Amino acid sequence: MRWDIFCNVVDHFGDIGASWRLARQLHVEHGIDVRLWVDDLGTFRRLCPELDPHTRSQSVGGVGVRRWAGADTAAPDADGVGDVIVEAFGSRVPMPWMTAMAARDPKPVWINLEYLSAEDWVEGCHRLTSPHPRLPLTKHFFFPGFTAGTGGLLRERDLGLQREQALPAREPCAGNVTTVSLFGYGGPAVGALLAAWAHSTEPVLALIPESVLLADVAAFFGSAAAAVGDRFERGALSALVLPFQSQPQYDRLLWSCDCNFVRGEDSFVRAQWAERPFVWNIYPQAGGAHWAKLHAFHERYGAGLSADAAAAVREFWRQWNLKDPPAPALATAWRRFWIHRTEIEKWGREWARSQVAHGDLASNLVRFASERL
Ligand code: TRH
Repeated sequence: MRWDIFCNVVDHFGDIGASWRLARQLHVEHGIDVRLWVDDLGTFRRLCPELDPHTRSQSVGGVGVRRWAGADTAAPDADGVGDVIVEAFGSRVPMPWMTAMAARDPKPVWINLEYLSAEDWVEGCHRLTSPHPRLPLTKHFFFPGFTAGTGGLLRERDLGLQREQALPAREPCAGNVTTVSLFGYGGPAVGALLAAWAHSTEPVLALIPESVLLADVAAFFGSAAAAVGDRFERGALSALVLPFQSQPQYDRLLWSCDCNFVRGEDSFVRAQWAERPFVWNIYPQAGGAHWAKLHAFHERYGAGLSADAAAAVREFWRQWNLKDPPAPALATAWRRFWIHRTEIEKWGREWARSQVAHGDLASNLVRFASERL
């Protein structure tokens, strides 16, 4: 089988982060010949240092990576089209490709891989079809998600084993230093959070891979800029700026921290597999559409926590996602959240197990496509 996955990098890292993870898994675990078409190899390289951003066509770990020059991408002949075509996260296959897909016999399975959401409507839209208005092609909508009626989440087959091998058994917050990883979209909430940690009664070590929020970190410590290797101290807080990690390194960072601040889609899912308390900075959307998604996820995830812990999670996540939260309110919300850390971590293990039971997104996609080939 050959699959073509198209990834248009809109901004940030989530689109390519998840597309690359999927491509790798299809190849490594399902033996599929995958070509990943990406329009921004520079961004891709941040997650995958082995990639050469100046090469149009290369193989990385057995996956064919192609630079996708948008609408100008040369059309293959019908034989050049894969058995399965995936448009990842709003990407659109260029028109010359559509024509080649329509000319192919049999037609490829055409899949629109959607963004992740915990909202109720997702189950109703998962696997829906839409015929092309002109060409003899049918698009299938495939939704990742958190319930059995969705496509599930990306998770490598040996992830649990890798995590177990990488981590010696540990007590949460061993040695009384709370270690956190910090990734997010930045803004005034960052300074408020760092202030809360600086005033904490117990030491906090914040490990901060390069991201936009470094500007807020620098401002909090009264520095013009923050660069890789910088270490800042204030009160109970030590902050260390790390280079942007490769995806496997980032997983190890999440596994080793007591609490992970994550964002968007892919790091949000990785934090769930890390089975540690996490705090989600949701991708902000026009008109505040992201709040409904945040609440929908909390409804599902918080259902396994005691009422007190669920309320503490909800409130801290809300504060962290506000544009400009009042610093005292955010500090109080952090303390209340962290009081429940043992319960949240214990529940996180059960939550991850419940998600594994839905099957992983790559395997679910393979089954779905195979049934239609
Ligand atoms: O970068 P993001 O904000 O991506 C977002 C979301 O996917 C959102 O849904 C989408 O609409 C928007 O992009 C365009 O956050 P996300 O999804 O967590 O992606 C970050 C990726 O970067 C993820 O694969 C983890 C990875 N990563 C590393 O590999 N190393 C690092 O050091 C860090 C901090 C992240």
